[in-house]
Amino acid sequence: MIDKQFKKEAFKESVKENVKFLYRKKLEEATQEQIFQAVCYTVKDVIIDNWLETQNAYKEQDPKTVYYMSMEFLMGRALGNNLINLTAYKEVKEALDELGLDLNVIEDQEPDPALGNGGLGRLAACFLDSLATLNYSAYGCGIRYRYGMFKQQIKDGYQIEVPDNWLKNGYPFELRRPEYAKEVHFGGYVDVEYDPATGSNKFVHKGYQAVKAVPFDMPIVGYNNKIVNTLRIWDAEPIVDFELDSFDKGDYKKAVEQENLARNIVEVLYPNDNHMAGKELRLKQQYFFVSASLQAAIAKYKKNHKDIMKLHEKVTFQMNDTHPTVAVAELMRILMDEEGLGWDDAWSVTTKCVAYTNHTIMAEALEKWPVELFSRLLPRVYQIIEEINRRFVLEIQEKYPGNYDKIKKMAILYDGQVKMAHLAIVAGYSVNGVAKLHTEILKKQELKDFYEMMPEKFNNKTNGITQRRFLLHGNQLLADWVTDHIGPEWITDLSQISKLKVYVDDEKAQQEFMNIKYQNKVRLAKYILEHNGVEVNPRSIFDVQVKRLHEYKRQLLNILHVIYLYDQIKKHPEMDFYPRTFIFGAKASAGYARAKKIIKLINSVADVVNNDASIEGKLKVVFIENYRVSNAEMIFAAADVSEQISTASKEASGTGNMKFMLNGAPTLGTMDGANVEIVDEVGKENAFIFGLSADEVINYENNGGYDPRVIYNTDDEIRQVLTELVNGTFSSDTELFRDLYNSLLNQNGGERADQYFILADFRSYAAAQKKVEEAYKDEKGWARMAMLNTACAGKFTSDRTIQEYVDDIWHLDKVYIK
Ligand code: NBX
Repeated sequence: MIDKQFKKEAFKESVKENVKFLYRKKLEEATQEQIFQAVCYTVKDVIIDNWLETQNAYKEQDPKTVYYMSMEFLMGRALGNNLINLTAYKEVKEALDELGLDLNVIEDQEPDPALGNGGLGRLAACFLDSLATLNYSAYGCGIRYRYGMFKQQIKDGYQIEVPDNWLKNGYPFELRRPEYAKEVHFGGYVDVEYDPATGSNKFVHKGYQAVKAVPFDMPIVGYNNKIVNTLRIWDAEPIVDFELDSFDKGDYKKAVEQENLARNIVEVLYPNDNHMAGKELRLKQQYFFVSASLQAAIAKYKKNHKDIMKLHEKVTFQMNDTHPTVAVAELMRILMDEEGLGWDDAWSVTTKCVAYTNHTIMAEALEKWPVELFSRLLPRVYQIIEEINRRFVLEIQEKYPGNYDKIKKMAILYDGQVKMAHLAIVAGYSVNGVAKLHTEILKKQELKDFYEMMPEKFNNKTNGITQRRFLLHGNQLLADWVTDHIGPEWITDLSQISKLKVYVDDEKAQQEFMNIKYQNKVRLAKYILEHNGVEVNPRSIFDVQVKRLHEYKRQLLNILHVIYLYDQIKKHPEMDFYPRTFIFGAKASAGYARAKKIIKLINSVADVVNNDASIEGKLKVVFIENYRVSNAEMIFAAADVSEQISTASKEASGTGNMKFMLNGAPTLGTMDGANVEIVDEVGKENAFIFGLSADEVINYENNGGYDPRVIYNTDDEIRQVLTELVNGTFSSDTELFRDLYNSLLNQNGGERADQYFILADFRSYAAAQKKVEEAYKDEKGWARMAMLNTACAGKFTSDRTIQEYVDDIWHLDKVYIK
């Protein structure tokens, strides 16, 4: 499908026109950034038509719609992706060539809209791509943060956080929709008033502060199907315009407060991954976008439907972790206070409309709000939660008479806290984990009591990724090669990629496949030279760990092993050693001191290793600055080895693991998260698995019996590695890495020594790494393994995940555009 507008000549004309219209310039005079804007407007022109058509089709066919509620959408750049999904990428590239322009350079002008932290936010973005591609009606609902994820600079080996003003040049793909603005209320108190109309009492929220929520819509283009869905992110504005000539002091104060409230709410994304900050502003953000989104969804429903009791037939709300869980009580509030339903009717509708996805079992990530804060900020919503809790506790008592332990463990309100996961489970009609192992751990451990009481709610939806961004766009050489061999069906049906299996023993195919990998490695090497000033050998093994920095993900294990290899090469210079480049990329939450120290350690080790001429370049260590979606696409394409080394049981799923696999990099990993399912698909002989199992880890955690000092005292080489953290090898300041050293050997407050079992897994990790080296030396064997990884990645498309959500949870209808 090539749209009229993408006929080359028309496209070229349109870009020139836009440059003239927007900047009063000729093409030759325009900057690359201006040309980027002009190209986007041309593309947007096409998208807008499809967007209108889609919304018309939805109006006519009235399908059920999913509202995917998420504090985070980590979209990555839109231009390239939109061109890919419009199947116009190649035509546009050629047209721009003819104008003397380079599409890659133009794509590089776009800021990454980084409105998310990591996996959870990126999953939401992949889901939107799949929903549109599979012809489902869907909205993403989120926040238009003024500042998304910070930009990371590395200075002197330390992470520096720089604000990312992604909107400073204007974002061409967004559309402000003031006509759909909604009011959101904070603070104040609740009055009980007699309502003569109904003869009963009603609850009236008074004395609140109000904020105007204004939606910005971004188009979500389906692949080659003319569907354009919407990501709706909310901006905040004061309700009362700030008037300098206001003489009324009360008004003046109120105006200033409302202005500040509005400005603060959407100012910045909390940069924590798998950690709950507990800040009042965070709860304000949550309620702000949830309330606005629910109001908009209900208003839309009421336009064409009379009976609010049937809301669940047309609408479902998926809560991306507990962050939007206040939706449960807000929906109850709207149904009762605004739509006039009684409690039982409102509850019946709500519990058919909301569903919950859990993304973590890490205790510090579970959201619990102090009752004092919650009830002060959201008095009416809190009142409703109290009533939900009261009724639920009665249910517990009925089911488990006299068992107060159950109440203690399951109540929504307990110990002065509001437990958001409990609220989500009690109200949700579905509770899902994000990989098989994760869901099993939820059922057997973390949420055991809930599973026993309501087993029918629990289900698994193993995560997935979109092959359109992470292969078709990110690795165009491999995408073309795949299409040449098996046709283009894999683009919308990734199960087809298994057809590559017939080529895995074909020498010509092996050579072509590895040659593409090599070219991608050259591209990454060039990027590393430009951005890090480090020269790396594209013939070396590219061993990559890119993901958020967190202790449970164990970047520390990886770098300790690098130190170990360095020691080995120094001690035995004659030893056979295949050149290796260890590549890291990771942002640490700004307040997470130990994570930042690990970044410093990686860079300190890199300094020493990369500058030690005696090891003859056998070992290189690179820390890629500012890891984000746009450079991720290039990194996955260039990886030989995928490091997925979390402490078993801690990584709910992982999705980077799937992106590496699709791009032909075998997994070096623990039996954690979706790694387990990757091994199921590709076979354990085509992965490098090591370490404690989830059961073993959980057993140690529950029963004790792990002492890292036993390993430290008996393993000389491990002891040597640890000693080098504090003896000046990597920093003249011997105290610099003391905390890391101590964390591995000493218990600290409530924290166990080596709580992520790094020393426990060290030897089996090193052995697995040795196997990687041996396997890589066998060129044909490696090519076969790499190709099998690509060929077996079919399960891990987000298209499959979304279809499972549709079949088991949402029950959406497909819509086709004529
Ligand atoms: O969600 C991640 C998990 O750690 C991954 O295993 C999983 O693959 C992915 C998608 O299901 N969780 C995650 O990214 N969490 C957060 O980013 C997060 C952000 C804020 C917060 C808690 C968690 N308060």
